[in-house]
Amino acid sequence: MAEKKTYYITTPIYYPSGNPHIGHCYTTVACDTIARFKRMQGYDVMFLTGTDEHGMKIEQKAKELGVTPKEYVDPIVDNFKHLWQTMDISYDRYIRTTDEYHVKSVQKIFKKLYDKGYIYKGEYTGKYCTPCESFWTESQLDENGCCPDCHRSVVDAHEEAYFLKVSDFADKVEKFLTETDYLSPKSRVNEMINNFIKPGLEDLCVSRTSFTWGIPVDFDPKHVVYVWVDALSNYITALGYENDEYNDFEKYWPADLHMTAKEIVRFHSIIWPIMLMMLDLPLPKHLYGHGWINFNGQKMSKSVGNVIDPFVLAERYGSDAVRYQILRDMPYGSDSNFSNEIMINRINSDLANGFGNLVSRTVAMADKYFGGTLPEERQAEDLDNELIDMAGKLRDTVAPLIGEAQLAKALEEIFKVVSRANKYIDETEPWILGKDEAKKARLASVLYNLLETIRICSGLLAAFMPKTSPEVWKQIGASEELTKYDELGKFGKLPVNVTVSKGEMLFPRIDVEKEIDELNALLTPAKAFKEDEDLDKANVITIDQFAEVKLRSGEITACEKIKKSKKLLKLQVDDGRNGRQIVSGIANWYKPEDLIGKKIVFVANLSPAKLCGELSEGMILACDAGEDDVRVLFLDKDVPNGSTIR
Ligand code: ME8
Repeated sequence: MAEKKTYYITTPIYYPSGNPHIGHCYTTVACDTIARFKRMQGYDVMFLTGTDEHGMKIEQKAKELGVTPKEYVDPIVDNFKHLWQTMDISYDRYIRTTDEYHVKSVQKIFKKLYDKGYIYKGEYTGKYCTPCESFWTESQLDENGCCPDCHRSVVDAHEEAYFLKVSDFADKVEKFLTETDYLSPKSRVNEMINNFIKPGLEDLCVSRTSFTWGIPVDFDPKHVVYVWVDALSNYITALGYENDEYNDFEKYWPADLHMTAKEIVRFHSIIWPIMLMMLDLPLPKHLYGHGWINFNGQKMSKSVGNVIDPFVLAERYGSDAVRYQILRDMPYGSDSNFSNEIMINRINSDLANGFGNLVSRTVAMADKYFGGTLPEERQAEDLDNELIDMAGKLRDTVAPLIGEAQLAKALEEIFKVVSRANKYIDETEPWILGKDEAKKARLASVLYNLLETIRICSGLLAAFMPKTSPEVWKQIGASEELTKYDELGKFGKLPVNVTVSKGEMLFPRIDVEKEIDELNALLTPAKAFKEDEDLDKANVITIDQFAEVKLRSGEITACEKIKKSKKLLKLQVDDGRNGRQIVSGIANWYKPEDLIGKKIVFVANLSPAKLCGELSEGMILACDAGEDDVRVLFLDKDVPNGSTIR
């Protein structure tokens, strides 16, 4: 017997540095849909996902919480797995970069690259922010040449490090991107070439000595392997490359499809192929870089409190409705906007009024007029042809779209047929046919055509909504055999005297207004800020420690922009004493004239610092008010200057 063709598909491995949100669901659900569809088509599928657990950020978070990095990530990884179960993700393998076999394989990969001369020891020169204990490259610094995190001055730093000779591969990788259809959408190819390859690829620093939570370089253990070399390798170590844990590298490699969002396309389209070229391994076939899910027009982020909890949505609407909405509303290659209204309206229009209504009306009419079993007599009319034709061709329209990850488009095509079928009900008026005994054969034809259309649509939708389709098959009386891929390409497969059985409503209509209020109440900041709360609990201070911070009131008497800087304002503050100068990074949100005369709170005993050459004696208090918004804390006008705040 001929061997089945294989199909290897991967999601990124996610950072377990916070709980998963609906953005993570997009890639995973999209890959799951493709994996399911390929299985239907008869492929032997390997669908891989996992978590990327090393790195300085995780080490820092764990330290703040007083736990080991592994103790920190374990419950978050469990939560990712729980979410994938909730969302019906049919992954075949889950990799954690802390898995022993992966660690050993990465060490071997690193050594191999070193032995081949592609990794060499050198000196990393960059910038170092002493208060943050962080290294930065020139290009990572903020527009003032300061630390991008705390915006204080940085110093030149030198660190012994290993480098990967990516510069030698610039031409080869450019050729790979331009001469193959590896990266899609095509617009991202130009982006990669113009922004990263043409300006010149610099050798990549691939080891660190400034933290320890990573895979040690086994021949020089004060170094840990750079997290991206560790992470990208997952796609091959999970198949057994350089380990005995698995044994399917020959079978599945090269990958058929890597999927990621756009921000990490650079690593997957430049660094990853170069690593593989260096290892003399075949290159993956496709990479699809999709857009982001934004929320209410802003990128989802914990600090804004707009992280959508997929568990809440799946519980309220069912995982299939959530899967459907995120896939349907993400245009190919660009961003989509998520809001509770968009989601509910989509579920109502397409699933409740569209597909759900089509199934329930058809089954109810077969039940009402024929006691559930269609008679054998038929009477066809020309009016039937368009629907029969559309439904009959649907599988072959949809299959290539799914193969190209054009999932919204594939759903659009399926729902064109659903709409056509609902219109067919209006045109044929079965409720009128049902009243006339002489028109029973015509009515049977109409209902049969509808049931067949539903069989084909639900068969194709099974990859998108794996819980709903089997329920539909029960209702329309379709045997498992008739829902197989081969049968979905043909119209007229249900038995002539098919028997339906009425069932639950598939998608109850949602009351938009009521639901929005309830949802908004559920997505309270308290829930979104859960992780901050944990950090707060782990970092309690005593009242005496708080008293060490001297907060005072003051009035801004003069204010101007600092010429060399886009972000900084120089404030003269009446502090009830001799006055002081404070430099503050709020120029993006306030004009100097908006601030003069305003009363503010400042930290009076902060050690003075020079910011862009200007002395700053203290810091004014402000709060985050959105992904990219900041508000200064203003006091009442009658508060005296220089008062203690406690
Ligand atoms: O980057 N919209 O992990 P990560 C759409 N560990 N997709 C989103 C999204 C959003 N708003 N937010 C996240 C990493 N994603 C690395 C990857 S791979 C070898 C290493 C999805 O946890 C999307 O797939 O930050 C994005 O690429 C990924 O999560 C980033 O996940």
